[in-house]
Amino acid sequence: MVENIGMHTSSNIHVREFVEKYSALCQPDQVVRCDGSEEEKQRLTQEAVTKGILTPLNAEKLPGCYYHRSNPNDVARVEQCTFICTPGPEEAGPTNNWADPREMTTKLHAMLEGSMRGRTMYVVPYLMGPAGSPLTKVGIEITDSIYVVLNMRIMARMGRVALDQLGTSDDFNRGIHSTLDCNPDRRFICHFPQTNTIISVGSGYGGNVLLGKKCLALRIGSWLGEHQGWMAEHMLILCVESPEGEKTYVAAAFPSACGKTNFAMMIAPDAFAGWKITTVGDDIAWLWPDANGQLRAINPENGYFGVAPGTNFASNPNAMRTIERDTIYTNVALLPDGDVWWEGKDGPPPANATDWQGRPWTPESKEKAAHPNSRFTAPMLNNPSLASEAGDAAGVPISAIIFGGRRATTMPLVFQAFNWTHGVYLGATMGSEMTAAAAGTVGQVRRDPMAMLPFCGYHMADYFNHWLSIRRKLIDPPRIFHVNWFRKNAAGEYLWPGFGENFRVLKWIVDRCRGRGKARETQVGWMPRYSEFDWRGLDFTREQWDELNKFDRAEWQRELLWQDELLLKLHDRLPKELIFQRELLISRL
Ligand code: SAT
Ligand code: MN
Repeated sequence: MVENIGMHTSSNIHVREFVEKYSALCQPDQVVRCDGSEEEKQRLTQEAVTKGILTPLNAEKLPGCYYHRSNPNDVARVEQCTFICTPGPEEAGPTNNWADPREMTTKLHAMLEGSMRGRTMYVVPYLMGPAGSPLTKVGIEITDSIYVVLNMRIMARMGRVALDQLGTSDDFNRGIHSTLDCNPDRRFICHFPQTNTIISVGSGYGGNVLLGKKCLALRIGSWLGEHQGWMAEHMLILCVESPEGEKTYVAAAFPSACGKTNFAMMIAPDAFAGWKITTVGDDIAWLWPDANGQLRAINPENGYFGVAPGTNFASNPNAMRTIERDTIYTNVALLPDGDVWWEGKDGPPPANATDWQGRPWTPESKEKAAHPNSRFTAPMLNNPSLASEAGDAAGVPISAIIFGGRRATTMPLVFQAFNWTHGVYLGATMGSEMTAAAAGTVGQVRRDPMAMLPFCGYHMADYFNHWLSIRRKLIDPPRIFHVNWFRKNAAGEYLWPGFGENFRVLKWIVDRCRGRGKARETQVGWMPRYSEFDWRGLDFTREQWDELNKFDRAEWQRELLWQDELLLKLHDRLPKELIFQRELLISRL
């Protein structure tokens, strides 16, 4: 007999049918319908603590914060287990894993059958986007993980607010998640764009299971965007405010674990008194051309799921303040006094800690104390630099789009595309070294178009076409830029200080958008001269600048060949504009 807990056995008949269907299949001991209330949060948190899923942290240092360890086999997104289930493989395209929707559903339903016996099924209604925004979407996630519920509560607008927006409509994303036995061989993250459904089994971690985030807001979102005339992008959104109060909004796409959160929360160097950067979002942007031909953007999320290692008061003071309270820490190291630690946190390493796998750790230990992809989940409202516009249903007007990857060679600090089409080419051919955010070979350069390789829910060449078609709806399109903070010298040292100093790049970008900044035309795009950068308060020599921005013909030739690997895969649907851009680049080189 299934017991029902929660205020509303929802009045929406479609939600009710969806929940009944999956409770009949999964056979949980009880169904808990979440309302997003404070009382519910207390109750579920207490239950998670009792079950050992969460550990309370030091209440003085980290009020309201909890600690979680995932299964050691389950610490990142898994691209090889992620599928786009469209009627035919050509819709998913060569960069996605494809499976037949009917066969996959049958297989997943067989795994889900009875999977929640002895467990609770939680029903989590949530909104991606501020209530009332034209792009905001409703999702209902069914999950057997209390950790997922508590994370979703931070990452999305959860509970009543979503059911209120839904009303009697059938238009919501159906998300089904069961941890099963957390076995990598039975781990599947499957997207069914035609029925707006996501089924995720066998994992309990981050992007695999917080279904509003990568699955809905990016994979299903990008598919919906193509059909409805908007774009779902793996981008931060920030606002640069000048001392005179001029506000410029910038969106930037960097792959996972390449510094989006740091860039979105940046603080200008002391010498730039009066300049302010505020955060609209740190990971996902939904963009649309408005009725006046202006590209606007909202952040569909409500929290930050950021990488802990490397976060400190020098690299990202705003993040450090954001995660001081009401934060869930996953796979970091635990200190004897109930504080947390990770590699790259301020101060010396602790004398003793418990590592992310629960083993004793000392500075002599060979392995890392925190997993390289350990994370914090923190409410957006904690961010001292949160933009006042972050919750605006109307979004913000975007003046610049930045693409960037992690590149030890070839790519200069910053350059500007000649126009929108060239900018789309820059995004489409972007490369980046792989990071710990996904299972794979860390450090290897791969093509990651628009930082969307793992997140584009349809054929990548159609996605490029969609980008080009958006241009036709824009009167004054955003300027497009390419950046690289990660270039190294022969000794393997970074050539650029990065972090807050990236403000100098941002300021040049804003000046370019405002028709103020100067640049010179190069083979690859518009580049700033040394003298055109604002160096106040930083000792960075012309020689350093030249090395940082060196153009190496042989490296660029190799770059072109690498780009071809991806372009050839997509060739039969590749927009001719991109082929022409490639030809133009070759002739300039
Ligand atoms: O695990 S997540 O996919 O949410 C984080 C990321 O890889 O960007
Ligand atoms: Mn991301």
